[in-house]
Amino acid sequence: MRGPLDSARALVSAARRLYPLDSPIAAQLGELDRRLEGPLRIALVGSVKAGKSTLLNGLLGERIAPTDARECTRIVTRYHYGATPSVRAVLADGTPALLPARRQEDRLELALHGLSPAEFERLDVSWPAPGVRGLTFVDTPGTISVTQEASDQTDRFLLPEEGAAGADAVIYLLRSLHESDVQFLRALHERTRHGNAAIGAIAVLSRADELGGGRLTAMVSINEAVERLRQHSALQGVCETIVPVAGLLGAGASTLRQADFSVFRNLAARDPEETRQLMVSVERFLATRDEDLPSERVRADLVDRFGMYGIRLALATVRGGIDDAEQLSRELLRRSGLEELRRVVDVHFVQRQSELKAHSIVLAVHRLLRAHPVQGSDEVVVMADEHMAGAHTFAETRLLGRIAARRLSLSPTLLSELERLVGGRGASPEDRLGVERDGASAEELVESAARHLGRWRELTRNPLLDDETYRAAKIAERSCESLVVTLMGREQRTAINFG
Ligand SMILES: Nc1nc2c(ncn2[C@@H]2O[C@H](COP(=O)(O)OP(=O)(O)OP(=O)(O)O)[C@@H](O)[C@H]2O)c(=O)[nH]1
Ligand SMILES: [Mg+2]
Repeated sequence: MRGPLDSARALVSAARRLYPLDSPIAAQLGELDRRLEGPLRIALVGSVKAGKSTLLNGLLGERIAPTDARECTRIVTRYHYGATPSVRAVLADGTPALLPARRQEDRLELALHGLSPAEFERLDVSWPAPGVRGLTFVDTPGTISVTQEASDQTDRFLLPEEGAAGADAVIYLLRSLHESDVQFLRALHERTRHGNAAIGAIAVLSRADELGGGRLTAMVSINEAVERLRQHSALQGVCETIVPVAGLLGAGASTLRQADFSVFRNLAARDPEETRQLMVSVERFLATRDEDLPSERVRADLVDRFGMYGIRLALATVRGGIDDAEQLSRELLRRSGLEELRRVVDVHFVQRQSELKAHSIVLAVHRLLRAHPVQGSDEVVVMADEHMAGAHTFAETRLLGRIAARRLSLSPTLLSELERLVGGRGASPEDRLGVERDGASAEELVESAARHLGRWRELTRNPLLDDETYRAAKIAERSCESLVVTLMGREQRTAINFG
């Protein structure tokens, strides 16, 4: 069966045959063709200081992206995996340049050599961080930036006049829902939508610890806030789901070392009331003079890397009985929401990367042909329309968001089955049917898929279903149909191999 990337490749080839080899359009099509072979691009987007670069460092597992007021935060920066660190720049006039990559302790220091951020189109950082393997992450300047220039950079990168969107998927960070966030998400959706498909988009309620004032009970307020956002009509249809993340804690947890654990353990062993007083504010934590406390530099580093909420949580966790760095790191990662975000990124983006990449490229080809029509281009435009109309996976990811928002009236058992069938626990046929890899024969898998298909088809005939649940059941029916087709293909191949 032909996959979405094959179909996109065929479309680009058909388009390339229409234009002279030395034309600018042919060059753009060549660029689109190369992008199909490259990694999936995921951009972190949101207003100024939403916590994008900090969250990116958490996802990468290293402190590479500059945070806070440094001038590099105003340049679109792509992070790729590379065996040796390097930083390449593309200047605003298109000239390439190599910048020195200096590693400072555990972070990357970027120097712009006297140029202003506005003189750069983008930076490309290669770094041997395991978190970027097979993916490109893009850090972007705030969308409602203090400088209009930086904000324009993000717009130009994500939604260029010509060519493909700079990313195939977006993690949009919000601290609370502002009109500007809704407008941005809507514009992104509208301008990348075609047929069933649009750019991948998930929202993150970021700096989540601050919602609960940094208290240990913050999770209650955070869960309520997420629930409200999930039900918010303005976000419906423009992002697939929303998750809360305390990015600073996540980034701290993913870079937590044995030395940090020892400091936390010593602090946790002190008198709890004294420590509580010490932790009342950052100022008091840093300014208190006491020989038994870690040095001021060490305390400042903890605040910088974990935040006060992270330190409080680490102390409570150590007091609760955790006694090594790895366990503490794991527990903090879980509590930060970063682990859940990684799962959601995997299900919504990584496992659907072929569809997302193909969508960006097919949409760009479609626009290019419409803007520069030549003889024969109409037929290729129709091919592109057909490609985008058939993209069922986009309906599935939107449905996952509706399941998470509890908008369907189905029993918990059926909801759980639905989530699994449409790819919420993994996109492979085995994941969807809930069987172990190699745990069932091809024939048994086909039978299981057919049984599910029968059940969901029957459900769509139930006249009592509300509209939303009916649409969900139709999507499940379609997912089961394509499972049956895929598995029958596999069964035939197995029969040929062994027959
Ligand atoms: N308490 C808390 N602070 C955070 C969190 N994430 C980021 N911050 C702080 O917020 C400030 C801005 O974080 P950045 O990661 O630079 O935000 P950004 O969105 O990349 O900012 P710009 O690129 O300048 O738009 C820094 O001081 C971070 O330490 C978080 O989860 N909790
Ligand atoms: Mg930033």
